[in-house]
Amino acid sequence: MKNSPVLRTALILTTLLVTVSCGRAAPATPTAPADAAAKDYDDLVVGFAQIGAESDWRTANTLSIRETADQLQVELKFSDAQQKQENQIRALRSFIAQRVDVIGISPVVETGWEPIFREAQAAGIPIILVDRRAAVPEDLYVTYLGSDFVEEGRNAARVMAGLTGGRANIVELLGTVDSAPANDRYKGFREILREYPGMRIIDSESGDFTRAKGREVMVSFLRTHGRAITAVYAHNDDMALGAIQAIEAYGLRPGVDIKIVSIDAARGAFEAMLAGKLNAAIECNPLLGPQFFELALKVVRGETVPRWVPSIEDVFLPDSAAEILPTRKY
Ligand code: GZL
Repeated sequence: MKNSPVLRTALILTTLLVTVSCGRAAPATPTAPADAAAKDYDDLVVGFAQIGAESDWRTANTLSIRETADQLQVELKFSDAQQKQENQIRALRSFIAQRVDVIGISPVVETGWEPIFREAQAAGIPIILVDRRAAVPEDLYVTYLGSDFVEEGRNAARVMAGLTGGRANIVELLGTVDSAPANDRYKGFREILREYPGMRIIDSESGDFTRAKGREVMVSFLRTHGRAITAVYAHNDDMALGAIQAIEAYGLRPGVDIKIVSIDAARGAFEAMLAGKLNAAIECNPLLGPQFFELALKVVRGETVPRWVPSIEDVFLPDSAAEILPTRKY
């Protein structure tokens, strides 16, 4: 039996199995320390690296996180990066040095995160992606809590096709360059547009998710294309509201001469729809605080969590704006 081919095969197979299992990516959730299972909210220490305050959506997102931490008596270390990746990286390094239990981050852009995420993994501190994804190996974060931005882009195109009868010259106000929502809303919109040869994107430029930049880019679009523009696709409400100001200054009627579809569905979008200046708002829910801290506690306790916890979202049109506006929390 010693040198039998059967034994040799068994040994080879065993070795292979051990190698494969060791070579497989380490579990995203580091093994929780013994006392972790007993953790509760009031002894949880969370670091959150927020992007900034670029939009009404972001302000509502921050409020949801801060208010929920207060309600749950979680110790929250919160940083605002003024939309700069280097500030978020600095914040993560500080959270690691302070030995927080778990890190939440909304990555301002998709790329450039692997080194700092590896530092967190080496320190045994799990990362939860909130709102935006990062382009990193799966084992470097535990879960993603946020929207399906591609579907938001598809919904914007579907609504735009309905508004324009499938014929439009569209200008697009992109979100922050290289951000997950901008990349995915760009993709989703074009996926549906392939079904409508009469709908053309005649220009596309980033307004960085802000009202001021959105207005500035829309002024430039109008200067270049003038009345040839029949529709605006804005990756968020703040840029749409800036575009509305530019269209009115140009002497055209937003929502009438130029149809406008925007994403977020913040209060300003409902007010613009009531004024007849915006034609549809695709919801992107910023109220992620409760789900985030629920996930954070589960992760710290070493419990299994889904790889993606999607937000629940809707599409809003002007005819329901009056009834829904009073119910909106942001
Ligand atoms: C989307 C979020 C985007 C919003 C913008 O989840 O990341 O960032 O659509 C915000 O309003 O600035």
